Amino acid sequence: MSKYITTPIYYVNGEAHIGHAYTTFMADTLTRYEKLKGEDTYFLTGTDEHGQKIEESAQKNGKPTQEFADEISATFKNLWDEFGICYDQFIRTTDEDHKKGVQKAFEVMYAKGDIYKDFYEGHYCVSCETFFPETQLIDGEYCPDCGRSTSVIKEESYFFRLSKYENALLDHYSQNPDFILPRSRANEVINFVKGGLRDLSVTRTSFTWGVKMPESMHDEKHVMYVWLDALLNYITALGYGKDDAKMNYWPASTQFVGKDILRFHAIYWPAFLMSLDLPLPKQIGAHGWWTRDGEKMSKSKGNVIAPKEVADVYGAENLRYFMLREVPFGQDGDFSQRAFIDRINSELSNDLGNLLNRIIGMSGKYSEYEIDSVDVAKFHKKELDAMNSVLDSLDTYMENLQTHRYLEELWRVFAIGNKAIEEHAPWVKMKEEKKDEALATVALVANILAKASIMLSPVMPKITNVIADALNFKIDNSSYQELILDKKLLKLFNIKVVPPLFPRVEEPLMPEAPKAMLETKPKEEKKEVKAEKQEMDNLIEIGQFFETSLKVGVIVEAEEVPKSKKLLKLQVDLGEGTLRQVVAGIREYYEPQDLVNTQVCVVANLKPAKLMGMTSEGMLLAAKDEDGLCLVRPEKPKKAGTPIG
Ligand code: ME8
Repeated sequence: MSKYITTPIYYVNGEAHIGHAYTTFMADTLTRYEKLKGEDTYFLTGTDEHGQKIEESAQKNGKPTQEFADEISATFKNLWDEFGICYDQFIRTTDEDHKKGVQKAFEVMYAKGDIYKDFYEGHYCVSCETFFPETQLIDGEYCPDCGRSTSVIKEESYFFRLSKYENALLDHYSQNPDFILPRSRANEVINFVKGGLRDLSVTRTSFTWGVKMPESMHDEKHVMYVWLDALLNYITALGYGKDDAKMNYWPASTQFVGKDILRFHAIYWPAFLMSLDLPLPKQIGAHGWWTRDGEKMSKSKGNVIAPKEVADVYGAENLRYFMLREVPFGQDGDFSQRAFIDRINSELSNDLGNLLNRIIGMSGKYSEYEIDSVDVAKFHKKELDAMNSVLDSLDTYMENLQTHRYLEELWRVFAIGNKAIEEHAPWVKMKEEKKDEALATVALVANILAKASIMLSPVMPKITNVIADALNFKIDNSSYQELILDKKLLKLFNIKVVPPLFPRVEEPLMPEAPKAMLETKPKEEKKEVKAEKQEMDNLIEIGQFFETSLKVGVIVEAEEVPKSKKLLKLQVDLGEGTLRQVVAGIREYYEPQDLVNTQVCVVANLKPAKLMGMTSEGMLLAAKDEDGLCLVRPEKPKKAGTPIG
């Protein structure tokens, strides 16, 4: 069965923000997930370009409407391309084929007797492109949805017999309890329909920026109501009204919408489809709003965060991960920089990134990077069973669009890997000459990472490919079949050394962080002032500073020093061809195997010193406070030997 997945088409009255990005990320992730499972998918997104709102925005910007629409539509398309969104089609409602499809649908509905001509007098909100009955207005004037002032419009209009479909809609909701997800949202829709549906005005004469009436109607005064025009994009994209070339994808499997436009998609849209004798979409997935300080983020409120700005600083895939992990689908979520950074550091950098670094380090040391799954089942049956049961549970979460639960569960396999390392301590097994056991643990973790990467790939497609490449396999339907469904293990291979993939975001926050994301941190200010004053008393010339040669180093080997509780002996690559031996007093804070393949900052021009009889040819930069010591590392991986200064 094929899967057709859609986003709403975005209005071209302003550029994309985080809310639009979220809808698009959800649709992209679900499409990639279905592809992974071997489904034939079609993913549609695009822009909604007609209506009074767009006409007015273009006027405000002093541009012809089409030119304005072209420009903004291109910003959406470019953004999705930059984010690697795997859409199959980007539709624009100003496309000729779309307009023809809309006219065709109008003719079919008219021929069926579902459209008739009358007069309409009502309160119209331009921003929402919707009429509201007087009873719904706030203070008799303001729009109940957006709070803006409405205006009274009396005009000749064609009406769609929405009232006729009231019972059919209610039947559909009750027979298809998963038609609206999350289910909690369905009640709002059902109550609205039960409250009685009025016929819907589907044309306008008060402006011209819209799809014209079909010629057969001989009524040039009217243009189509923007919501009729817009909703039909989901089928005109498949060739409706032209050649039906891709109508085999209809009905859509999942149509993503924000909760603000659920009513249009769960009431009007199914009624239009019934009128056209087409099946209804299987599922309307309605998500909540991204808010800023509790207020909906929107172009008109001007409180938006631009997805590109965030992605440029923190990485596009980190942004995807955060948004899909942070908020239960359907609920509102506040976009907080603090929460974002915490998730990068603790979940991506610590749980996932460190696990990969650890097995690269251990396999390098114990088996020249060779990973063999041959003994995994013998020594790690418990872990394999636990991992398989987590992996088996994931499908339900994705099918219910609960990406936060999907990711939360997926993360349990990293915990299984980390725990196995602690419990089985391969470095101890190596000392006890139980190499097969040590290597089985390393291979277990490699398999955990491989399988988790497959399941994480719909959310983080690029970075999981890098992990898969390091583990010598490809993420696709056949590896999904083998490693996930058939529960096979990786074949014998050599792991590739890759630099740390998820650098931590260190405090203080990056200065180039999008302004809208910055939060004030009054508490720490005092401390900084004090520290600054102390340093003023102890100033040096810049030349004195440059007498110290600081370089980025990569720790290639790390081992304990017999009889020393404090020292570790390290071999560090400073890009000089040969390795430097550095003896560092960091034993209390780091396990040697955790250091291998990590980057450090090294004082490179110190005179060699002897520590416990061993030569030390450098010093590592570290910071120590009452919470202990940590090494100072480059924020992003750099080549060994890169000068610091
Ligand atoms: O409604 N949080 O377009 P649109 C989360 N053209 N999602 C948000 C959001 C927020 N703060 N703001 C917007 C339209 N969105 C119509 C759709 S479809 C036939 C026509 C998301 O540009 C949400 O999915 O105003 C919303 O429904 C969508 O962007 C489109 O917003």
